[in-house]
Amino acid sequence: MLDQIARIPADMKHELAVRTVTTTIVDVPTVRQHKLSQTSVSAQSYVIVEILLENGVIGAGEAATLGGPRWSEESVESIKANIDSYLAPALVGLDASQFESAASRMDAAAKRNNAAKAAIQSALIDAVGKTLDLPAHAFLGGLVRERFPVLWTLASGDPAQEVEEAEAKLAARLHRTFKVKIGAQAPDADMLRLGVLAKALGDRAELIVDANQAWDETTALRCMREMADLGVVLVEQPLPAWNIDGMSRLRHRCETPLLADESVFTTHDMMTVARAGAADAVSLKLVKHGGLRELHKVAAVAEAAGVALYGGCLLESSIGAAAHLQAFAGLRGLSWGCEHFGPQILKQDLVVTPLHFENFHVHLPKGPGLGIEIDPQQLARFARK
Ligand code: MUC
Ligand code: MG
Repeated sequence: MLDQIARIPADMKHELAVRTVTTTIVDVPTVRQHKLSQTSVSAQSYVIVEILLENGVIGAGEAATLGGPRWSEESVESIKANIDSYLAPALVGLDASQFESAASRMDAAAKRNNAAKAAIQSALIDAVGKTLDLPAHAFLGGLVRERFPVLWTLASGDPAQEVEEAEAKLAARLHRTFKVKIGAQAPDADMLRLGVLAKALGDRAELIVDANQAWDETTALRCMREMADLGVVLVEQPLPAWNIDGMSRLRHRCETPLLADESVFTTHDMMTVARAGAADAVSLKLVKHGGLRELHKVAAVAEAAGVALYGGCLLESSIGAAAHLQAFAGLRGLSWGCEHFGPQILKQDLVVTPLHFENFHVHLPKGPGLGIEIDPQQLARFARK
């Protein structure tokens, strides 16, 4: 495969040049309200990026957000504006296979804007992959796995509804690990809610929690002890993203492993967390790291420090989820599996053939590029007017 990439003929270089970069904001309703500490959503908003090459091939990428600029600083409006005004002009005419040059041009054109940059890199890789008839993972070290254990997130806040939802997922053999979003209500109410879930599901399921930065250290310490008694196996981002020292203290006082999410966007953040011994695992997400290649770089720093890998999401459709799976496919250690249930929480996916879920796993789509095709009718239907 690498030979094929190295032998791109000179006359194809022009064919691979970026002609246009198009951005479309879409709002896709979810099957139920999804509540987390910072926000609550009943529709997922994405920017869909389509890159047209001189050879006529179109590559796709997706920038996900969660309830506006609340989960991180980017919103669909800022992503679209910054791509249209700054990132796209920096790329027009560039050979799309020059992924590192594209990343460096984008960094010069705009600081951070990681979700925007990741969507563009996905589209570049998709377009080049479709041109060469190679899957995206061929550009990222190839394939070490083709299916991924996948969890489901419980986030209605209503324990009776959540037990029913988890039972349905278990019965359908879709998910047996559940991530419970906590922090939107008082800690005691969340502990009661977790107690109901732990009792109802027993040893038929594993529970993970994500507090999305909701707590201070004292609250986190108390709740982590209660959650350990309830059998919770992993606690994600209990403290504010900046409180690395606090995460480190918690980690040394509690046995339940800690997962860093909002604390780790860049490779430098990963170094800081690793040096402080502030996490047992890191959640890898395109919207944080700025690209599939950058996701691999964060993973490499984590692996060097002995921090385990968890395949994170931001409720992407099959477009963004496929991009993540293509990147995860080449990671040797992904010991916590992944959470790309996003396509299943949407009332309607945006691709012709949605990702396949079976036997508690999500499957890497086959085919060139990301392995998916946008459904133009659905894109038009959900495009913001
Ligand atoms: C997050 O913080 O992990 C991922 C799954 C989910 O329910 O929320 C997101 C974001
Ligand atoms: Mg999280």
